Amino acid sequence: MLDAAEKKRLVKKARQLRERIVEVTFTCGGAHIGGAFSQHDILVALYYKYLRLDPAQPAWSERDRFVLSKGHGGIGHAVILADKGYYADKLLDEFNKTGSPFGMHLDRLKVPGVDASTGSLGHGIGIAVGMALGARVTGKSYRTYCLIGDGECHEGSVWESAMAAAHFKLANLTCFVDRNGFSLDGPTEKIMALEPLDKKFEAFGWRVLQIDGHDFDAICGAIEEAQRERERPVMVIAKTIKGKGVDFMESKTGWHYGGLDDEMKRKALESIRRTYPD
Ligand SMILES: Cc1ncc(C[n+]2csc(CCOP(=O)(O)OP(=O)(O)O)c2C)c(N)n1
Repeated sequence: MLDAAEKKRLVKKARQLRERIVEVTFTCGGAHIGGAFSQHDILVALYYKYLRLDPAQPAWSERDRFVLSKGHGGIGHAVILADKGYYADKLLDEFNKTGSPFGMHLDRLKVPGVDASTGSLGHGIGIAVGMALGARVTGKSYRTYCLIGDGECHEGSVWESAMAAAHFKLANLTCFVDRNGFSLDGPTEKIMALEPLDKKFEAFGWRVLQIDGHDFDAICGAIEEAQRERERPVMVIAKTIKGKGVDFMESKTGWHYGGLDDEMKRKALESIRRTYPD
């Protein structure tokens, strides 16, 4: 259990950055906002409590690695990296505009702090497996964290990577599934059923934890449990809500991607402030 002050700090940070996601979505004209909100609390826990990083040295070889395998959530990652000091937040006013270093999917060669260029679903987890194996081969102590979408689990390469991670006993790898129940155009279970997802990853040789992906006690507890694991990679299936925090977006297929006008922006910010009061 987190102490009350620590929990308050994380909730406040998550709220402040949710608001920033709304603002950047407004300025850039449209983004994958639903999935940015479902993944958000996991990223906040990682970046504000666990990842060993130095924003002044993005290429520090001992840094922990983080791969956002569902690269369309890049807007959520970008606001966090700005807040951590990797670059000026002002740069996000140009997010996804012509000539900006920030595309919808973040490019590791253009955006400091990004460890892998992702966006083509199914690839990031394989890159994370390589990073985790790389730590072992080079004798480094960094840990690798990865976040995949549940819709992304429809990609065969996720399962090839899962097989490899277990084969190599990559206990230094922790992966989250952002289990919001939706892919781009509908519920995952209608498009192609994933359940029982926990049993599938277990059968592939992973240790599986199941949590509420918006509860900081649960997220932090799972990360610490994964850090204690010595034999297997850990898959944290995090039950989340697509669009979490904005009432009119929550669990609505249409909010996989969207833009905001003035009125929608106002309502979105209001909803976030109502959901996460001071
Ligand atoms: C290889 C590949 N196929 C299709 C797409 C288009 N696409 C973008 S997001 C998305 C849905 C992914 O669903 P999920 O991983 O659950 O994302 P979330 O709901 O968390 O946003 C799809 C199919 C893609 N980016 N890459």
